[in-house]
Amino acid sequence: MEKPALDNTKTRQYPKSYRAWLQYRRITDDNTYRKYRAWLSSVGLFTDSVITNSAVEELAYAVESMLDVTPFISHSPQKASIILGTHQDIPLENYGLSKSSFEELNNEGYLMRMVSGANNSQQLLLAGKSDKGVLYAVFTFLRLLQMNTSMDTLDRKDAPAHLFRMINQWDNIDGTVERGYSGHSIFYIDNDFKEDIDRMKDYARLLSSAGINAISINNVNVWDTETNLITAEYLPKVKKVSDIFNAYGISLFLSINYASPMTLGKLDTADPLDSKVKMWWKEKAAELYHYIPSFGGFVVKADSEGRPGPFTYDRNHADGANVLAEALEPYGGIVIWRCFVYNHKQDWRDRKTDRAKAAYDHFKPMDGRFLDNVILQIKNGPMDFQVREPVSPLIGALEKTNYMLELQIAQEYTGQQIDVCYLIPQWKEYLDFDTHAGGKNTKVKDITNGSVYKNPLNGIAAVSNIGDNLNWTGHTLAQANLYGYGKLIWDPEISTEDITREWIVLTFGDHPKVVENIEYILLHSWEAYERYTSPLGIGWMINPGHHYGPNIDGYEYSKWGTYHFADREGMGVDRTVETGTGYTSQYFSPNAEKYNSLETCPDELLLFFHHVPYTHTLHSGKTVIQHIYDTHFQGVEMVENFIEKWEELEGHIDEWTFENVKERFQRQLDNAIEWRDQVNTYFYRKSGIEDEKSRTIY
Ligand code: GCV
Repeated sequence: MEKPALDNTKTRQYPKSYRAWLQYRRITDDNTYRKYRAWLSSVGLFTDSVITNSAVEELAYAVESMLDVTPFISHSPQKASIILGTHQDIPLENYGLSKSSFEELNNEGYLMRMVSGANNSQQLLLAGKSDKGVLYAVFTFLRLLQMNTSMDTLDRKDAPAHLFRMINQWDNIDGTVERGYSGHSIFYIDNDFKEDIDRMKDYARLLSSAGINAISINNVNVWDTETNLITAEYLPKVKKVSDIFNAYGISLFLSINYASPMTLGKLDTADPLDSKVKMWWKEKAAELYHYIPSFGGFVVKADSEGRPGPFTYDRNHADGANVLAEALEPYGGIVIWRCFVYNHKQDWRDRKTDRAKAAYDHFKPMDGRFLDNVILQIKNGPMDFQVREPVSPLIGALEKTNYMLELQIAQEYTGQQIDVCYLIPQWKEYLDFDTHAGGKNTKVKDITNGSVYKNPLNGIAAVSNIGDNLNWTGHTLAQANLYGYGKLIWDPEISTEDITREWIVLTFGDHPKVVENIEYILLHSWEAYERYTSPLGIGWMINPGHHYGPNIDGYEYSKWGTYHFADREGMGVDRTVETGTGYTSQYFSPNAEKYNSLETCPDELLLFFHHVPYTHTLHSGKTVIQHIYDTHFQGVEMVENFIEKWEELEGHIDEWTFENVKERFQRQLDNAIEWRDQVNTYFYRKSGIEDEKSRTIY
């Protein structure tokens, strides 16, 4: 594998969507073009590193694409118009700055400022706290340039809120992607790494430009062949991929099979307290870091959905994680241990066992028992990335443990990148949720960034939504979820609207109609999806296995613990303390009381927490059954409206993308109609209650 150089002629052969938000379209306004062409023709570099080289390469590529000029890069920056470097390397006093200007910034922060250079010429200083900061400064500068922001008085400081801003690939080495809706893996084919490293490099650029700094490159379900990724057979290739991502400030992690000491080491046990097992992991860590000194660490799915783990040996999760952590510790490696642990062989007749309680029940008692280089990765909700779930009560409940939140960009339960479902508003709600863990105003985002419990390691991870489709995400509008994810976790204070507009302008340009219509579609899409699918927080009701399309009883009599309990009187899961599973008590007060009481439970989560009659009146004033009918009709109307808005953009969007989205919308409409009719018919037949508006129900 060779290191590819960025080449404008090559990516121009692809549909525009391939470049995603890094379009770098040619500047069309003559004056701006001339002004910037002159100004951006010289770049001066104070710092030389692999990462700053990527920054310079990106800058040159973008300037050439936007202004048809290749900037002159020099190591004598005095006269250059753009100056790049770390705060250690730049003679700050020459630019009216000092080291103290960087004190409040964390290691990945940067400062960008327009300063007066020789002969009153304008020089733009892009100064990073580290070389990663330089790279982020360059990406920000290029974004501002594309958004036509005035540079004259540019002066900003910025730094990410979270330490780890991670992407989890669920790619299998045979080239398939678990819950992948955008083609095959960009990493693997036929049990090996792919040769096309341009694609990986372009992915690294996209991720880095959105602020991502860590990636795990294989599925958390680690099957037989993938188990070998940590062996000499694959490690030289893993190293090459690691180098590609490292050059963009992204550290590389691998998901591991907990039973590796047995499958690879031929030991008779993987018991974490067994001395042979401990030694095996230590030797494995030494080997790994011999190949990849910058290796990030392990992501582990253990004792979950049939994967091996410490429970087999009567050990707990702290024992399980710590044996790995001890092995990685000398090299600065991290263990990211997932909390998605529940009984996936439940009896549907048993109404006391509650899957929603499982993560808390397993991990709360373990608080404080994990080593310092272990991070617990907790899914946003207690179930599994549904269109609506409460926030996991485990978030906030652990005081002496490092946290990482897990989101899913891949739209497994939210339309699979056939239906548009923009998830930033949903994630924003999660991050802003007040857990009350340390009293009022203990929001999720303050826990995930480590400020509440002062956890040294913290962050957010999300399951990727990309594959080898030419537009990366199948549905081009699904790119917004990947971009928005990066932006939101870099700075959870940015508004959803700002992220959305920024993505649209970067991707499609700033034509007012384009911005207005796409913004409208995106900002209403989660609501639309929720309306035509499962109501009031009940979740599921999807086809088993692949999880697309309606199947109301698909999981009702299954072992997975995901039930709606609909009968002729009513529906919902009673999770109250008095008569239900008691799940509500896992929350801090006053959330516990709020969810436990029928009077105060928010409508949108009603059926998650309570079993109620169809005639129960919501806070909205509607009965549950009428709400179901109304929202399902509205959901389909919303999709019809999206289609009209999209069609208005014909001619303003490149043809490939226009057709791609149009085709997806048609499929979304079919899906929405199917959901509407199946859900309405099912509940009409169960309840026998007529729709007040006498619309067609079958
Ligand atoms: C990677 C859900 C998904 C699985 C996934 C699992 C997990 O159950 O359907 O595909 O497995 O979550 O997060 O581990």
